[in-house]
Amino acid sequence: MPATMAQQGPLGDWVDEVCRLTQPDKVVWCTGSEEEYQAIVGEMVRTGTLIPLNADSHPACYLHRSHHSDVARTEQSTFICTSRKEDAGPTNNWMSPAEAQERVAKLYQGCMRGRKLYVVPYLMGPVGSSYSRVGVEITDSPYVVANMRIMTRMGKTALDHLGSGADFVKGLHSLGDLNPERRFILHFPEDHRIWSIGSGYGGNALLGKKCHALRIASWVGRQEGWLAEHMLILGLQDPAGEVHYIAAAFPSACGKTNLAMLVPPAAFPGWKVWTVGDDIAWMHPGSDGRLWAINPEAGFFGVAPGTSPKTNPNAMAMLNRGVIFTNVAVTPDGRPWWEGIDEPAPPGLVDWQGRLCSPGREKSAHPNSRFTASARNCPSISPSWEDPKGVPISAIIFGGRRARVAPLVYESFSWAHGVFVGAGMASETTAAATGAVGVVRRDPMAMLPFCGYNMGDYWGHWLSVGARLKQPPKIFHVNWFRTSADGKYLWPGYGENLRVLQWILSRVKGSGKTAESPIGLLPTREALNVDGLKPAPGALDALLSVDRVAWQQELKDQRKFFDQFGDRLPRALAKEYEAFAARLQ
Ligand code: GTP
Ligand code: SPV
Ligand code: MN
Repeated sequence: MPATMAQQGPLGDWVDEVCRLTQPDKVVWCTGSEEEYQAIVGEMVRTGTLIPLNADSHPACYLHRSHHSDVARTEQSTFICTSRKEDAGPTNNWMSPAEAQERVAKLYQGCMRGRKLYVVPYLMGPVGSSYSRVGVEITDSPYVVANMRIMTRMGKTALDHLGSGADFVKGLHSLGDLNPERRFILHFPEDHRIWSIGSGYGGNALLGKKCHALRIASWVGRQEGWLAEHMLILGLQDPAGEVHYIAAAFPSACGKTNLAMLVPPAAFPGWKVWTVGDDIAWMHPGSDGRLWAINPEAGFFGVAPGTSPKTNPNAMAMLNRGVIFTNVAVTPDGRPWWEGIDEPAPPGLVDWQGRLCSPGREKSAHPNSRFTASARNCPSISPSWEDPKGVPISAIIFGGRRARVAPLVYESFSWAHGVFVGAGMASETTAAATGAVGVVRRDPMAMLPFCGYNMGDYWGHWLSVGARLKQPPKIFHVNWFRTSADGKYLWPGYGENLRVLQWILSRVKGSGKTAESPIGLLPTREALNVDGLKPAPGALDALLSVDRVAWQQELKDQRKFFDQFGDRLPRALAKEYEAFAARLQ
């Protein structure tokens, strides 16, 4: 559908309404074309919003420095605005729609004076897929437009999908004055609306991502019988050439992008990991009784620090053209730099705030600095990543960042027990959201900040989806982040995680030796292939053992967490809890 037609339907009416409210100088309907992208980028370069990087080593790559107080998601300013508080549940901030109108609507009055208003239609999901959904983001940030162009299928494609319909998520975004006191990220799941103001950063501002594809989509998925999850999707190919698809939920900055792009160690010839998605999965029960997943996104908004040719060679290979870097450091010759890139910091390095670095001082790149890269440029992108029917999921992995307690890997006894394992997840907080880092918090299914409704109902929905599957994926839990007493990682991680995937695949196929424990089935020492690894003495014992005393403490914490949900806690989960407590005795 041409934009001119869209301008006359329900979309045009909404844009007119927003224009009256926000008073922009100019309205730009984005088509998503390459010329348009170049023009927007060119303008940002002129205004200093983007800094071109070295044109030889990093063609068409730019650095953006965000406001120093706007560098990560802000969960305290994120709200679910359902009419009833109980529907948002105890783990979400809630604001009534009336209060939102009262407190937040006025912040939009005239907020785009002197600015351009961009209308950004976007499609979440592959072109031609019945699972794909349209959203339209209105924004006054050209940085948001440029990122949305990489992260989604933007412009004409989305309008074509929408047709003359009114079935799209309405996202209204403005930078406002960037004051954290006047920063709000509001979700109205009942009428598929998002209001975001006061932040230009990632998950706060690229509304297709966390706001639409998780918070609003999780609500819609519950109504329609599917799951919107904070999960990567990968295809694991064995030496026989067979590919099995795995979805994995880890909290923010806990290893999804890295696992999705894993390169197997040299000792594993014939093994290959294909990337389908690195952050979000929409999963539907198929008519064949299997669970089918699509990646709604078209790019990666990935964590820069820790990314190196050793840890993630696939990511490194896609980071040298057409990338927007946010809050990384830059070398004197215009190359991006961050902690863990595996290159010494050169003299003259400039930090994420544009200051000359003095060695050994603070971090040069912000710990939550990011790259925005097109999925197309990823060397491991799966041939099926845009398959309209999705890919069939054989295993689901939950995981957290836990220095203690959680072993390297275990398998749940059943779907219901797997839902309990997901609901009981906990992880150390990271720089992906503002606030303290390294504090263990409960983060069910890695969805604590992203579930758009009452998490008790969400678990109930997981149980009901499982009941509809004839071949439910097996559910596992992993932890790459166990440390020794002196703080060193016990497990090498990254490519070596293939060893764990290999055991998981053996379990999917019905072989693979297990040792039963109260928390689930662990691999036996023989079943986990550690050939060629030189683990520290005692490391494997620690990684593959279950400390009952520590788990009893865990159980108490889990109890406190579950108790908040009252009668919204599904009975089946309460039963799993009791059974677990009995096993731990
Ligand atoms: P979001 O984009 O915030 O959702 O993060 P993510 O889950 O995709 O995490 P990502 O893969 O970007 O990894 C986050 C950080 O953890 C990076 O600094 C990685 O280098 C590090 N990391 C990832 N995998 C491993 C691993 O297996 N072991 C260790 N020790 N660190 C890892
Ligand atoms: C996360 O925090 O889980 C991210 C980055 O993937 S953001 O887009 O900011 O949410
Ligand atoms: Mn994420």
